[in-house]
Amino acid sequence: MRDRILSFLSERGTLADEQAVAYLLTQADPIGAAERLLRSFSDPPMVITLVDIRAAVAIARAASERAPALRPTPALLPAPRPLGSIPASFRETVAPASDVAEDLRILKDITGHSTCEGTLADFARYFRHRFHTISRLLRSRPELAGAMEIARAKKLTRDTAFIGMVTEVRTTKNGHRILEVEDETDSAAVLLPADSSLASDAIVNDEVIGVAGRSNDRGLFIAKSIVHPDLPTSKAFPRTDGHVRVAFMSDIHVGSRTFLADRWAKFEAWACDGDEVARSLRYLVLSGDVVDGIGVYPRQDEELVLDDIYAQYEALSSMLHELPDHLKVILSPGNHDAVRPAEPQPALPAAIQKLFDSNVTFVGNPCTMSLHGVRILAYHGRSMDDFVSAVPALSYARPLDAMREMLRKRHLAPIYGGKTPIAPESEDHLIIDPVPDIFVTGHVHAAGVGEHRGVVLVNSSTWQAQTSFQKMHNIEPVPARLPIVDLHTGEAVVKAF
Ligand code: D5M
Ligand code: FE
Ligand code: ZN
Repeated sequence: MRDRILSFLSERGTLADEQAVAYLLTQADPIGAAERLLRSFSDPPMVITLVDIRAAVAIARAASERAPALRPTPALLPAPRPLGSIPASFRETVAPASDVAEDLRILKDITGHSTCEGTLADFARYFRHRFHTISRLLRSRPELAGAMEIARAKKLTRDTAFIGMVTEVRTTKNGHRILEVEDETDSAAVLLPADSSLASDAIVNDEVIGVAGRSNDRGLFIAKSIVHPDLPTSKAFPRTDGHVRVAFMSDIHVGSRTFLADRWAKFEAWACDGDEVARSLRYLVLSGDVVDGIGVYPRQDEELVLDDIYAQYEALSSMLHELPDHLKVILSPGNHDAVRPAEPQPALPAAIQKLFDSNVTFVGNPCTMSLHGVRILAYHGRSMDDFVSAVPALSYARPLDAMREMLRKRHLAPIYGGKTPIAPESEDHLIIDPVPDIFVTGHVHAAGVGEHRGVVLVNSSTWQAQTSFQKMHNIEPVPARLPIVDLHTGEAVVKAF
């Protein structure tokens, strides 16, 4: 394709530098894009550079914002694919999304509300907020109605219960597990006997739990049960009026050599020209790592085709621009995006937002939003790295299990001091409250849909092939899958491209 682009341009009396060619290669139809680009110049330069492309894209965008009906469609669309794994029930004719008025509300987002400076006092306040908020959730559980302070529970030798934050988890040579748990009054060593099911519970550092049991005469608290806040009961999915549908994506990694442009082209063709399911999509939620970024990991430059952060977002903007106008995009950042990595991450900065069409709304990570009254919690999922290292039963290949643990703990990233950087905001934005109807993560480059106590779970795939880093760590990505959820029923499917 690189050669075809170069000969296409040279036949028309111009050339393009490395970066400009790389940009064109990220487009679904590179030759069509080159043709449109040439048309945009009154006098084409000798060698087209990224600067030229940027100018051309900005002009084209300004024009299409003024006259949206004249939006050019790609010249060479690949043929639409037959529906893969989408069941017949999902293919019933529904009202086209273009007839549905937008109903998006942002319910919870750090953007514009960050106050922390990262001082010691900030951290103390942050953890106090976490402790008190999750304690309150735990106190509504009947097992913990009489929970007392640790200092008091430790002194009694009858059955008692307390609530505390886990500060250490270790396993003895006999397979018992010992937790250090503390509250504002004291800390206790809690034994989870090897022969009980408690020993295999996925307990991690810095989560807040309830413990019921009895202190022995050597000051060790023998647990009979561990209580996680979890979701109290199975809840019903709120039904919207129409079959409005939402598609989920993350980890597009535009700018990487391993970005799967051909698979994206198939998605784009389907979205623009596809069947009743494509036409029923009203929203596209993008949960982070939308570009590959710059300097995210050592020697990343060797794996980039676009080594300019703005060029990466411009390429993404053009890709999104080709999608149907009525597809509302909600974009939150991940650990590869150009914003502070500490969570909660605010929305991308204005200098990047202005590269995009007005149908893209920028939010933070995590973000709780409502679409037609259905509550969606979108979180990139960096903490899954820490969950997978801390809990032997969890793996990169099964992200929905890690998501269930987050819901049980009512916290997106309980483990502090691992790979997930956490900003000590005055409130803990990573607490899961309120309970969402749909919970989506990305990051692990897997794909899947599932359920936990009435919450629809979505892990939103990737558009990047295996990187050398992932090969080293034995991470097999599952790329180019598009989870779609029907807001009327909560039914979730995954379409492959
Ligand atoms: O993460 C892509 C995948 O690579 C995801 O499964 C996590 C994994 N990953 C990322 N960084 C690390 C480190 N440092 N160790 C182990 N595994 C990791 P992405 O965010 O796209 O780079
Ligand atoms: Fe990623
Ligand atoms: Zn990531």
